[in-house]
Amino acid sequence: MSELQNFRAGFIAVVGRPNVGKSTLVNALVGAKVSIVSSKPQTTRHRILGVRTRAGAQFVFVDTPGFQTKHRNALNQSMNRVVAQSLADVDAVLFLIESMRFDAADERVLKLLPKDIPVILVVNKIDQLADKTRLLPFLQAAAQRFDFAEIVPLSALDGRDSERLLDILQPRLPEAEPLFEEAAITDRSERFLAAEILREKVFRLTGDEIPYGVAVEIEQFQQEPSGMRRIAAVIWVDRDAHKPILLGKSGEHLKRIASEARQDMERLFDAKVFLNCWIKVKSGWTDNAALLKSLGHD
Ligand SMILES: Nc1nc2c(ncn2[C@@H]2O[C@H](COP(=O)(O)OP(=O)(O)OP(=O)(O)O)[C@@H](O)[C@H]2O)c(=O)[nH]1
Ligand SMILES: [Mg+2]
Repeated sequence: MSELQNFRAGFIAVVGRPNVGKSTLVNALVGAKVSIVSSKPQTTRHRILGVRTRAGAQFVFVDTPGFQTKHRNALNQSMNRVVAQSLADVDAVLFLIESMRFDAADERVLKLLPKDIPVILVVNKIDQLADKTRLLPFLQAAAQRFDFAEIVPLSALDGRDSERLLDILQPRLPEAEPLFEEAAITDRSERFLAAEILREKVFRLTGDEIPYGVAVEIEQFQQEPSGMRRIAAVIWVDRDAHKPILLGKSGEHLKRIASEARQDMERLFDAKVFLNCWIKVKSGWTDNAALLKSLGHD
């Protein structure tokens, strides 16, 4: 009997408002860091596939930007389009919310959910809930809002929970041959991942105001015969005033950002990395369709 008989494979969109833990969960489900994570909302800006293959099944998770309607600019509109497009043509959906919270922003995502495929409500961050007795009434109320296939409370930070979620998902995938090779973890190139890692460090190491106006562009990505990756990156900022903040005193802050990014890249690429970073100002880039396109946004 062929090993591929009864094999299941499919796409699963992961959607929710900003900061609910979508990328954290995708990384846990994949078992590797394919998507960047920070405590600031609107960290993810692109559609990123995370692939996990195990006995009998291949799961292709579609991480998406947090859906939001607060600020209207070209970048946010592009991000919301990614969410809507990602919901077409998938086999199942994970709709993430945070435990004990279902607000207007969650409601807007709920309105986008397809009715013809299984939608699993994932109630994340239950580790933050001190009084667990409050959970059941919350889940019961949530169940009334949509015809969910399952409701799964969990913590994306707990590895056992993500394995349990895979068990729940597997029978809901269609029978199909694998879509990616067994060792694949993402569809994204090292060049793209390098830009994302650098952007994550900017998000994590700077205050609230800067990250939204920051984009990273990789100008050079070369692999030398030794395996070393030689990378030159530009960090675009939206305003002149942001440049000295990112640089820090005698460039110390930028050095720290670059050094942490380099270490993460070396881990992910399993190779030495030489990283050079510059900061450049381009005011209004978040509303500049041409520049957005050059940074990989549709
Ligand atoms: N305590 C706790 N924190 C979590 C959990 N899952 C995610 N987080 C934290 O929540 C924050 C947001 O996580 P992300 O994975 O970046 O969230 P996201 O939904 O991808 O956010 P956007 O891409 O901005 O929409 C980070 O600080 C995570 O460490 C969880 O289960 N428990
Ligand atoms: Mg994210």
